[in-house]
Amino acid sequence: MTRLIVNRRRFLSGSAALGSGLMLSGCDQFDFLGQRGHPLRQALEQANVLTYRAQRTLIGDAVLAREYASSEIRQGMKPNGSTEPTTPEYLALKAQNFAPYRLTIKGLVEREVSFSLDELRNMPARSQITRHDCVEGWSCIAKWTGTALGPVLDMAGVKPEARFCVYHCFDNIQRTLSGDILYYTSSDLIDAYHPQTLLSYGLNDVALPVSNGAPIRLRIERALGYKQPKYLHTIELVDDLTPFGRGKGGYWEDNGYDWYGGI
Ligand SMILES: Nc1nc2c(c(=O)[nH]1)N[C@H]1C(S)=C(S)[C@@H](COP(=O)(O)O)O[C@H]1N2
Ligand SMILES: [Mo]
Repeated sequence: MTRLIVNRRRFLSGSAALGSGLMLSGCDQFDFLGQRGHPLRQALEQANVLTYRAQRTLIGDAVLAREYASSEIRQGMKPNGSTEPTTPEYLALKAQNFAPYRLTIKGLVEREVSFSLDELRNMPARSQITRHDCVEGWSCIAKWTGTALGPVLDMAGVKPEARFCVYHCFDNIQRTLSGDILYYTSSDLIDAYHPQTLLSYGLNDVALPVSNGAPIRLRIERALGYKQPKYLHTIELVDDLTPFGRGKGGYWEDNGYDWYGGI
């Protein structure tokens, strides 16, 4: 078992190197990744599916991500990706210190619900000190405070046919001639209901800063950095990821990153 996990880590560091090489060439070079039918790409995508199944089988549903001691927080949480969203909707909320903010749960649910920041902050809270690993090759240990996503989903009543949560964010991660692309990602329901999956509003004992995703950013602790959506406004329960973006379940996933992104 250990051997398999170690191999998976080696595989990940290999793909991290690939990821940063692509980053250097700039976002507009992503067309380079556009050959969807390329046999190599198909083979790798199949490998990702196998990795997902193998990892789910090996670690099961209930394994917790490692938690650290306060003394292991050695630096602030490095902001990455969008750090200052400029959509009018976000700027308006920020100007009012997020008082009118609501998180909406919709899609394949019994009832659409939404919660203000105050309501979320008054739900049962949990803090956890965990390590964030970005595919670009850096990590940060930080303390996240928030409320578990599972019970919030239960308030909406997830329908039996729902298979995934799509996490919709406020920030325009990329500007194109046809308009802004807004950040999104997704997870299965196992990760959504994992006890360490938090709607977090606190970072290292202060209110979550704008640069790290204020007012709410999701933590999925067993996944890579790009599966930690900042500036979250809507969670949509779905049975199919193909209608969103370019169909791969997230902004970075649409640009070639593994959908599961497990660590
Ligand atoms: N909405 C949104 N979420 C996002 C991103 C982003 O650009 N926009 N970047 C992702 C990536 S690649 C990383 S490594 C982390 C960075 O989180 P941080 O700024 O708190 O370090 O957020 C992830 N979630
Ligand atoms: Mo990242």
